[in-house]
Amino acid sequence: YKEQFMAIERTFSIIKPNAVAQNVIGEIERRFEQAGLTIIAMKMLKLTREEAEGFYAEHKGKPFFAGLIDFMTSGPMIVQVLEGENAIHHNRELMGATDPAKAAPGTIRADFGSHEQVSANAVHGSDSPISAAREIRYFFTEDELFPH
Ligand code: RTP
Ligand code: MG
Repeated sequence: YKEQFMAIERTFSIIKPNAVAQNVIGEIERRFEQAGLTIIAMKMLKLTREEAEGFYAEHKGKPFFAGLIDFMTSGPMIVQVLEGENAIHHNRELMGATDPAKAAPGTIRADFGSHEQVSANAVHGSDSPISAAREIRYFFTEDELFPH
């Protein structure tokens, strides 16, 4: 009867261009897998400005928006869907705080994020079930998801 209370969720994750350039895709994926999150979809791509602006539409008008779009279109990244118990919150715990300089030791952003540029904080993760659904749909069709 415990299973009926377990929230198996999906969350959307990005391994950002700085982490791909640093050659740490495998190390970041290892952390997700070791934590019990399963990669059920993934691809490598380089965003156009239009795609990046659409993805980050909620941040339009904020002072960091232009820099964020410049950075997110600067090179290839990994987009993926992680599935597991409490995946949304669990992923954000593994990621750490938005600013790598303030992220807890041992988190992905503390270990692989830039201390000069908050945008280059190595990973993105959905912040709510509604965001997760929107972000997954932004990059994946239903037939590109492979639940275990
Ligand atoms: P994310 O959406 O990427 O998972 O990160 P988050 O929820 O922790 O942060 P959010 O407030 O949603 O911001 C989205 C992304 O914008 C960049 N950012 N730069 N002050 C700054 O320079 C600043 N603040 C935010 C970061 O790349 C952040 O991940
Ligand atoms: Mg966010």
